Amino acid sequence: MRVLLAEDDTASRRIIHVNLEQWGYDVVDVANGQQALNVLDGPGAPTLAVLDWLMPEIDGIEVCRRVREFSREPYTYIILLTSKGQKEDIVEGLECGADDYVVKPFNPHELRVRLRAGERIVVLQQQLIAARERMRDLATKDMLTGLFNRAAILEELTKQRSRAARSGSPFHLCMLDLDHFKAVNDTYGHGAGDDTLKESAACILSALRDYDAAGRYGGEEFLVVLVGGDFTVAGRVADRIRERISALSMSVDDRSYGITASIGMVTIERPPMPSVELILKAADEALYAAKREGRNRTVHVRMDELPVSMAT
Ligand code: GH3
Ligand code: MG
Ligand code: MG
Ligand code: MG
Repeated sequence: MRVLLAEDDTASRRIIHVNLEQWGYDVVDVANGQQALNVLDGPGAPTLAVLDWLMPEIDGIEVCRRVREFSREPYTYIILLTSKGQKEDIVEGLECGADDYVVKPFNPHELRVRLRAGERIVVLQQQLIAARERMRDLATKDMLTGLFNRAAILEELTKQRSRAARSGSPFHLCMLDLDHFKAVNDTYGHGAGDDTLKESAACILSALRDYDAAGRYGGEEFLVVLVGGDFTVAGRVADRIRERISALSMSVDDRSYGITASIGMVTIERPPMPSVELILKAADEALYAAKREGRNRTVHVRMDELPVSMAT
């Protein structure tokens, strides 16, 4: 485990550094409070820190206070090294956010066991974070495709719509439905149907940027939320998705087959921003039109140009 050591006295820093390494820690050492803050606020920051209390300019106490202000995750467990052994000093140190303290001149064995106690807390928090992330995945992901599930993509749609309404950015929604998908199940089996869903989802994801969102809306229906970019740019994303799906070559035993998708897409470039319900309804109507017009195509409409009664 990585430990940050901040100590302005060169001789003490060297001794503690050697001790920490002997106990198996990977040590980053610095000579003042500002450097300590830079490390603790940086990427991959150590989760354990041993800070000398008295250092020039920014002291250990101030480092504690500021680290607690960023309230980053994972937690930084801080041990203060102090020659101030008075009760009120220790109370002040703990009040500023230190987790523990060791009085100088320190007994190496004591520092070691206090670090071990800190390590237990850090590991426990890492396990809790991992468990929470697993729960979040279970609650928001569609198990088959790995995309957002229905509830989560609807939440994303609601959130992104509000954001676009506030910022005035263009907003786009694609509703995609695989064509004649029932025939895939009927001809090649349900397992092949599932594989087709997974591959189609991968095509959707591969065509998106990091800040776009895609989810499984129903059996073989997907929603894609796009923010920013004009009508033409967003339309190209839909085309890319459709082209990639139609280029898939699926196979079962020795038989191969392909699949296509129809997309209903709506774009809102100017206010007022319609409600989520109206956006979904317009996308659904556009999808229905794409199916009616022969499938394997996108019907893309500007919602700004719909009658005012639909856009309020
Ligand atoms: P269209 O081109 O009009 O969309 O025709 P379609 O056959 O795709 O549409 P339909 O709604 O008739 O069929 C959808 C099928 O999707 C029916 C259902 O069994 C299948 N399906 C829904 N969810 C899953 C799933 O999780 N796995 C598999 N393998 N099939 C699914
Ligand atoms: Mg000092
Ligand atoms: Mg279908
Ligand atoms: Mg369908």
